[in-house]
Amino acid sequence: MKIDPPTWHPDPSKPSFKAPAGAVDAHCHVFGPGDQFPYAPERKYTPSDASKDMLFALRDHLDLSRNVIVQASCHGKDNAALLDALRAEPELTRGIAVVDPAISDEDLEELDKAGVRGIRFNFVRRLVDPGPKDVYIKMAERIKALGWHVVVYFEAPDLEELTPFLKSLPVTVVIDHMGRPDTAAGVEGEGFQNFISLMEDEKFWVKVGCPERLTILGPPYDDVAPFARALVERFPDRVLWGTDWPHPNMKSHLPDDGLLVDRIPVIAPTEELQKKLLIDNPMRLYWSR
Ligand code: 0GY
Repeated sequence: MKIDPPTWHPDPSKPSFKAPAGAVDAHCHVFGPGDQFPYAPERKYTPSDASKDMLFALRDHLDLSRNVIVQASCHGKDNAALLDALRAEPELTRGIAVVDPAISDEDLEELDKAGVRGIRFNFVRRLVDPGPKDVYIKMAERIKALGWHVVVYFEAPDLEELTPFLKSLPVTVVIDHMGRPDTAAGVEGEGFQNFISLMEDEKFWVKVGCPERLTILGPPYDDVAPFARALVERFPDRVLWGTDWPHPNMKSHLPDDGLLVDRIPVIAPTEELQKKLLIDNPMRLYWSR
């Protein structure tokens, strides 16, 4: 299979915005290296390797402190690369896994010991073939006992169909990339307003990063900032932020991670909001034990 060219910036800028000490990048990935941690046979893309060492070097370059590493679809349900990264920096990382519904209780315990705090359900069909919802619900019931949560990735047109399922999940639900709104329709558009209505239920959290995937205008992503800012101001205690490094499947441009950090004060304009977004919220969700 063809290997995608690198999707990360080779030389990200040093941000002008200084994140508060202890800031968490709550959405990033590791890829391989493929010779050590092979990509899943059922994957829909093959990324260039993006190792844990590269991720931790970026964390330091951006003056961030911690990472929540999310299992990406190219590694399927084999969490070996994720676990390797978590075990290398046990204090400074937590993980979100993707698991086989047949996983044993012992293997779930093993993930928990390594720092996994949730599982991801992906509904983006260019990335995965989503499974039956009753299986996801059973899985959510099992991980509830561990105090974990569910991370979901879907695109705005699927929100209506998914809403009853999302509401039925018996745990906290974190939504990736603001539910991928239609930027052209604007914050006041029906789709994003429906998303905000869903968020009124306190079991939902949302990641407000990823402008690079949602922008029409391109960097510095001024067209996406109002969506993130609306969520941060309305739900300040249930928002998370992340770089999304190494930006899988980005084709339009290579996002400058320094710029992504510099957008934080635009979407979270006060020190209090920044502290909630970057420290209090992710620490509560991921580092309470
Ligand atoms: C992201 C977004 C993407 C990829 C994945 O699991 C994945 O492969 O999440 C994407 O292509 O939109 O969160 O990194």
